[in-house]
Order: sequence, then structure tokens, then C-alpha cells
Amino acid sequence: MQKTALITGSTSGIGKATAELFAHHGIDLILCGRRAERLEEVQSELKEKVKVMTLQFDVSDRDSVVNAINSIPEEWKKKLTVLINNAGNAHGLDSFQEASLDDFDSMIDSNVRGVLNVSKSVVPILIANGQGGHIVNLSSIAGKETYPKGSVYCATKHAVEAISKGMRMDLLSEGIKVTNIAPGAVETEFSLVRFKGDAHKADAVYQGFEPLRAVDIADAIYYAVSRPDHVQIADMTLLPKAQASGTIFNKKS
Ligand code: 8X3
Repeated sequence: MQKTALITGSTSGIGKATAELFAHHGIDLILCGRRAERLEEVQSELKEKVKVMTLQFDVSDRDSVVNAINSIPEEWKKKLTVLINNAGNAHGLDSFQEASLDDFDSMIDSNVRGVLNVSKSVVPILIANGQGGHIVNLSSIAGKETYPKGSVYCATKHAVEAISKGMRMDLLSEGIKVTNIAPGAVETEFSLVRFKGDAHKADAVYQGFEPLRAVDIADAIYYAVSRPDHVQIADMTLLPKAQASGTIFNKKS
């Protein structure tokens, strides 16, 4: 059956790489993001290969999410089978005593509320379609471990892990599969956002070893969604060869 996937945060990084790989494999796309221009760019890049529509919203804005997902035309809703909850970010890498509540709020809003807002709007569509479906949640090595200066980022990704497990239990009876994907260091705009545009600090994160690329995670996501119907990939953790935990790296200087 022809798949259609809704991808949040699809204008950059892992989300964009996933959109490109899905298009390559003939999966139609509902591209979601905050930045209209970037959405149009990705749409024009991929529309030669598959059907593409775009939705502009911020995952943390509940009303915008509801309105945007309600506005999906019926013929697209009927074909929607895959949700990729990719949008999310880290804001700051600071000790608990130095970090700001604004940064904590931003991470909770995008990484936790965002996943809930989008999933609560999309799940009824999947259920109404009656064909099962597949939800992929982007967690992190930070969802498996806690590291210094990452208390709340790690907390949000621990929440994603719990949400993935809980969704898998509750959606079992609907035939909807849930996959949790937990990457380690992936070279994207992630660190630039975490360090609030400080390119020097962001680049340093990925120096001295070969980090994962966005396409490596897209590859894992595609693997999960392309298994036979009876196979459910529950959880995948992907690290660079030079990473052993959230904080242990084999860096060459
Ligand atoms: C991003 C990876 O190692 O900064 O989720 O937590 S890490």
C-alpha cells in the first residue's frame, strides 16, 4: 500500500534527511515546520519524486497544531499511515544552578508538549483509517542516560522514552506500531541551537571524531518503517563508532 508520512521538523537535519530518503523510496510527504520558506524549498526539491504538501506550525503551539492537522485535505488524511515526531531541540548546556527557566520551558514545550500535541491530533486520523499505522519518536542517548549540564534536556528525552513505551501499549489494540529512535552525536544544527548560534562551540562538539550524519538516522527510520507489517522495531540506539555513552568519546586531538 502507498504510504504517506507526516514529518515534523522536516526543514533541516534528521527531519529533512528523512523526507529526502522517504521521497527516494516513493513515500508521499506531509512536511511540517516553523519556517515557510524552508518548507517551500524542501517541497520543491522533492515534489518531482512524490506527492508533497506542507503545513507550517510550531509543535509547541497546541492551537496551531490542531488547526494545521485539521486542515489536511480528506484525501490526504485517508492515506496517512506514518508519523515521524522529529521536531525538538536542546536550549543551553548549563548546570542546573546556572541554566534558565526559559531554556527549560523551551525544551519541555518542543520536546515533550510538541510530541503530545502532534500525536494527539494524528492518532485519531490513523485510528479512523483503520489500517494500523506507525509512529516514530525521536529520542536521544539523553533519553537513556543523564549527563552533567543536561538535566532538563535529558528529562525531556526520558519523557519521550516513556511516551513511546506507553503509546506502544495503548495503541497495540489499534494495530499502530511505535518505534523509539535514540541517536548519540549527530552533526546537524542541533549544537548550533543548543549553543544559541555560537558556531565555535557547536563545531567543537564534533571535532576529533566522525559523528553520525542526519542521513544515518534517516536510514534507521526508513529501516523501521519498511519492515514487514508483522515486525515492530521497538527501540534503536545509534552512536558514532567513537562514542560509548552520553559523555564518553574516543576523540583524536
Ligand atoms: C542529542 C545527542 O549526546 O547531545 O540528543 O544528548 S546528545
